Amino acid sequence: MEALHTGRPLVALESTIITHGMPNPHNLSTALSVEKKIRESGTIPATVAVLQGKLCVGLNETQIIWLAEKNSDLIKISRRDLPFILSQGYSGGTTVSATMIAAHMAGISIFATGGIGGVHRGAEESFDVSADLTELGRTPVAVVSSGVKSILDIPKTLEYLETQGVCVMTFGSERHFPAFFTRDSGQLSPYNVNSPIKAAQVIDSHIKLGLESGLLIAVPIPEEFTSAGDVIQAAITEALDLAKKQNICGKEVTPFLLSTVNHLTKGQSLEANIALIENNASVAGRIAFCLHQLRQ
Ligand code: PSU
Ligand code: MN
Repeated sequence: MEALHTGRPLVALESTIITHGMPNPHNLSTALSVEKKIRESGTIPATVAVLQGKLCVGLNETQIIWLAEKNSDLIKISRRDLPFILSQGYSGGTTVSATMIAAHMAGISIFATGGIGGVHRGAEESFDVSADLTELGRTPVAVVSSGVKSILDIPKTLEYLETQGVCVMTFGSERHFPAFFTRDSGQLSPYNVNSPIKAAQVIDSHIKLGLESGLLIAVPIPEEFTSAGDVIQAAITEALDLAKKQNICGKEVTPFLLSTVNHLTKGQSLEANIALIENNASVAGRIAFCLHQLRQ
């Protein structure tokens, strides 16, 4: 593993979003702009991926370009995939769960992404619950995301996070739990924090307690990018229907829904997606900066 030892605060970034979450070339431009946002906050980005069987923390630009160009020929790597992929020398993008594991090993406590996986709609039949949620229950890393997409069952996702002991808070002056493309899912987070310092205080307390679970900081999408909300919602309903008809299952479900929604909205969902990830990266960078100062 290539952990960065600079003494400066770090923010981890996942790479399934590059390999399976966005089409080329937007995956590449977003991966690079997200790193830039983190640098602008005075912290260092560490994109995580598996390259030829090596779990890498802190990719260089050539490695990011390679991932973005090979994209879906590569493997989507979650916790369960790591031993096989590492021992057999394969490459791929790490999901939130695998990225949390790598970040924790490298001593990084903050990680930024767009949306995490969650409890899928109809999970009572399919049992499809993302490994991201159990990871949040067992790995002490704070994940900064815009909540979960409404391709998922948001109330059940929040219930599951509670069961797993995950400290969930909305970043902002309200407790509304965001639904990725919209600022309010209709559900409330247990808490809200309205500044990077307050978020850093919660993470600091979590570290001092030695809790082994993670935290979820839910950042609502910036107001100016919420206009396409209704169009996106209709596309989500259609994508869910198509996934059912085509019997999509297992790890293919999320990438299928993401690309179908993008296709149906003619790229409108992608534009909102990029804006919110960049925003999450700068929020995560500011929190990491405050946490670093608190722990000096
Ligand atoms: N949600 C998004 N974009 C993504 C993902 C989820 O809006 O790119 C990716 C993340 O890497 C997440 C993974 O960890 O999908 C979850 O996949 P699954 O639902 O198969 O657990
Ligand atoms: Mn799944």
